[in-house]
Amino acid sequence: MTVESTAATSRRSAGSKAAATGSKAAGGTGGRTARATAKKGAEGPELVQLLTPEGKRVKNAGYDKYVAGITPDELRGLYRDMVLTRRFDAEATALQRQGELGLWASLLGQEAAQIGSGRATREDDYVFPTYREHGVAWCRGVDPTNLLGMFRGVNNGGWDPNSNNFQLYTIVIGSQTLHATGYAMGIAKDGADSAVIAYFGDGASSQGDVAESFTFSAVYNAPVVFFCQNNQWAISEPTEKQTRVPLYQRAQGFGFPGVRVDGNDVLACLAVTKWALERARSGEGPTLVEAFTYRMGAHTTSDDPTRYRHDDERAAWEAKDPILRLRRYLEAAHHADEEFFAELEAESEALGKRVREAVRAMPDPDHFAIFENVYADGHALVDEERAQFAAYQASFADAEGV
Ligand SMILES: Cc1ncc(C[n+]2csc(CCOP(=O)(O)OP(=O)(O)O)c2C)c(N)n1
Ligand SMILES: [Mg+2]
Repeated sequence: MTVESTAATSRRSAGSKAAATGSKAAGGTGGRTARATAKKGAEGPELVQLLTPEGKRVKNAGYDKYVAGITPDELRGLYRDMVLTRRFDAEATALQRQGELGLWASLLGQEAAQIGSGRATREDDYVFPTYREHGVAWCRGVDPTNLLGMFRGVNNGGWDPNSNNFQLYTIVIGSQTLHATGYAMGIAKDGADSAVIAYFGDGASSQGDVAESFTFSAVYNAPVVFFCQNNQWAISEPTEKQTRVPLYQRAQGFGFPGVRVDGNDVLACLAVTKWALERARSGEGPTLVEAFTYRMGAHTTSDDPTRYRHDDERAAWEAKDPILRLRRYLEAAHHADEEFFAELEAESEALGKRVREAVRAMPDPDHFAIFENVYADGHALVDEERAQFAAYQASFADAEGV
């Protein structure tokens, strides 16, 4: 369901080609149609869905046109993206367990939200991720092995953001939505017709930074899409602790549209994000997309979700698996055969091997690097902490003269 803006409809002032020609954002129709069919009350808010969990394609008058021309080859491409991303993620989790990474934040279950939205972006668009956007990084062409250095503690990022228009991972919850908004305001002033997409989570929606970025982007009509992956949990806090209304409805109060999409449906995520990016490009301002999905694994490898959630919840979401539903669709439509799946399996294994080898070839982290770059001229308290840490390290039986 889409909440249409009731506030300012003013267009981005200078430069945007689409704004200059006064072209109507194609997606606006999608939004209105979705609103017209919105369900209320006990049935809950309507999800935009194009593929059911059983892999059946369902019609959607508003959003079908955004995937109307998709070819079997492109559908197989989306499937391949999701399978390889899941394989990479599983490898990274295993590498953390083997002591090769300090931490890993798994995207398991969120492949469709990330691949669908990531593939909707254009090369000249700019992406501001959190720390979990491994699938979006994949779509942007960031080599997966580059994502691992920071999690091993050997660098502070691992890639050049401007090479792929994909910012570094951001750990400070919600802050990247402000960076994205500022960037979007800047490219609008430059007259570019590209767009910006900011990723954040359900937990981040409670941050002041996110509210501020909604306000600024709305009043400046900034070309930004806010893509919220509502994976139901912010570490151990459920979404009910973040909001009393469905998250997509927040946009209404700021004066721009919000839409809830089935985050486990890669086609729907592709279509809705394309619509939102087109709105941004044509000068119609921000959109909030809430991708309704589920974090199948732990928050990070340091977390134990069995302490705060029930197995049956996970089981219910397993039945909505994003990869399985596209496979069912591909098979039923005869768009993929056994040979395709077998080749992809081999490609997945090769990716896993490449990732393992790359991580093992990385240097060990310098345990004392954390004390550098805190203050330009040093600080007595940091010196004290460094000395304490050195003593702690030296207390181990196998200490190597630290
Ligand atoms: C400003 C800030 N506060 C707290 C934290 C600690 N923290 C790390 S992840 C997280 C939960 C984020 O949940 P959500 O936004 O739903 O994203 P998800 O991890 O589910 O993808 C918190 C509170 C942080 N990194 N930054
Ligand atoms: Mg979350």
